[in-house]
Amino acid sequence: MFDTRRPGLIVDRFVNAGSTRQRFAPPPIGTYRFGKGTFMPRYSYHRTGYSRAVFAVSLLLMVIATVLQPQSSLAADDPNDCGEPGEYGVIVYEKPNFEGACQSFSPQTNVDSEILSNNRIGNDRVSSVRVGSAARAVLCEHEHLNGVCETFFRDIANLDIYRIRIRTSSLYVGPDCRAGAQMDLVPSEAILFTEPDYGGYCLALHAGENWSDLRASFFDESPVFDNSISSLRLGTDVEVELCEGYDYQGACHVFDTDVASIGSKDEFGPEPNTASSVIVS
Ligand SMILES: [Ca+2]
Ligand SMILES: [Ca+2]
Repeated sequence: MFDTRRPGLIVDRFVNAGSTRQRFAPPPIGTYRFGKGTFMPRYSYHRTGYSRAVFAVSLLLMVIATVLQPQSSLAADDPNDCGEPGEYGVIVYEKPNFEGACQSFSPQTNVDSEILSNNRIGNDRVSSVRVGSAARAVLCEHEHLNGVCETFFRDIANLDIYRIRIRTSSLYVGPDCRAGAQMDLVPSEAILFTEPDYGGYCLALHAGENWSDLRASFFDESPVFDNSISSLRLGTDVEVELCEGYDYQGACHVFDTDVASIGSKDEFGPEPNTASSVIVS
């Protein structure tokens, strides 16, 4: 079983590690290499009559190209510039650190994004994702939200260190945990809340994603989920087993439907708010 201590809610420190990867330094601006080891200032080479003619023809061609270019293919359609995700939107990028080709998605495009190979971004090409302040992004390994899925509430600069890696074939855009009972879950998604009635902090997990110790808090913001899971919502294809001890020890109880308040010991096994580990299947 896959064991993870990374709740989707929080940006963990691996994200920062991924974004500081070494990159090649570009050549200094204004210099360019011509011929064997010779550096010359860019654009200031000696102009012969021949180069003047080339320059004039180039300028003429540029003017003609600009005049003939249809308005719709200007900056608005730049495949490498998707702007901001907006409050409820999501932008996916071909390269880490929000670079390369990109595509914007929203709750209105969830039908289109069930098969990413039919989209501009393409299949198995999403390497980083930006998530709007009130949105969540569910990325799945296979088309139609099947296979390994993972939920993100924050920008992720490098997905290769996450469970989904660079395998996204479908995605879903929905509201974040503040929507509580109104959240529209994908089939494999389970959301655990720290307050009754789907309130407080939330932890989004998917089938196969288990958490052996809810004390783990290696996050920038450290809501403690240990002994505080008080309500939960489940997608149609998922079950959650809460255990009162760490490493799935002690009394455990399986939930297969939404629970607005994890109540009495008689009803649910562990006493209220005692869960310390969780299995999602
Ligand atoms: Ca895939
Ligand atoms: Ca406990």
